[in-house]
Amino acid sequence: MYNKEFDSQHLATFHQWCEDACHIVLLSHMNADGDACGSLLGMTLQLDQVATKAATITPILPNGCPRNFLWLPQAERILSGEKQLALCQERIAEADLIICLDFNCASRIDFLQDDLRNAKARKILVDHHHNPAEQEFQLIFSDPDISSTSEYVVWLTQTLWGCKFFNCDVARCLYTGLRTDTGGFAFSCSQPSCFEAAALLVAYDINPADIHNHIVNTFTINRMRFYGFAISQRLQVYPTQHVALFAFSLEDQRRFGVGGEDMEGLVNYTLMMSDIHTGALLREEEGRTKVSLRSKSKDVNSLAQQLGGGGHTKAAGATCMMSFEETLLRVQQLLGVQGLQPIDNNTLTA
Ligand SMILES: [Mn+2]
Repeated sequence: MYNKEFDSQHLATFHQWCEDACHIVLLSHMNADGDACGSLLGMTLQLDQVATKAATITPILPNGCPRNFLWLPQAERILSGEKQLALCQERIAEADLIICLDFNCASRIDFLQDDLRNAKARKILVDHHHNPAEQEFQLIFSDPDISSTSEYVVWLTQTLWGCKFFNCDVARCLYTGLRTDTGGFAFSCSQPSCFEAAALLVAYDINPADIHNHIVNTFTINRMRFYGFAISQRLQVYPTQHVALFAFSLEDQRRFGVGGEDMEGLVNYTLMMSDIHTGALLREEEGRTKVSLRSKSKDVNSLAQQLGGGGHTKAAGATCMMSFEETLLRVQQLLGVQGLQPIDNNTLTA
């Protein structure tokens, strides 16, 4: 069981606001991952049953549901801010309740942030990132110690409504978020509640092996070849400093026809080396560079903050409005490997 108590006043307010609402919008962050999509849909599908008099219940993602999560139940309902901007802005403006999931401040929804800030709706945050922007929401449910927003939705909605609105579809969505944010129950899962939530969801006949296939066994041949290239040609390893990093120019990405979605998870490969404690991945975009940071122990959230980003202690990221070369130097500096020579890619060490 979840061992922290929800504030009873907050619960009562959440309950009441859902009952009062006629137009509900659910939002999650730009470049949605499994937890964003899973918690968004897991909450949407429960609200369908709770808010029976609500005229509209609209899940929105700034740049839509990523291809690799389109198999989730009712993923086709998610509106894309990029592709349906006017409709999304209209729904956000007319909403009387907005539930924000898996992000801690409006800037995480990118070009929709002002629409959220200016919306007249009541705003609820349900999240597990550090430092929620308190002035941007009227009601905040936040626990940075919990595995995932999806796990948080399990406990929160169970407390609100019993398990009355759980079913196979809801459970598949929430299990997917829980599973992806813990790397398949590998990290951020040191509390029993994470496995208890999983056990509760598995009881709804969700077929975990099928979900695993949808999440993990999805590579195209191009992506597979790109990974080979990445590891053999673009991995900088600094064993003395226990640091490894990948850096991909636009040219590298064009050559293999890959983009950000294809690199999801690649940064974790740095930590597969036993001596590496901290890993990074840099990916050039037009006019900016994306940085992902991972660690086995060190706090990379504070490093990401120095780049204008943030995240979790062991997994964080930033978008740097600097050239690829400048960002690489800055990241090398933060990781303490600036000016050092990485191991030669063609050298095998014993
Ligand atoms: Mn999350």
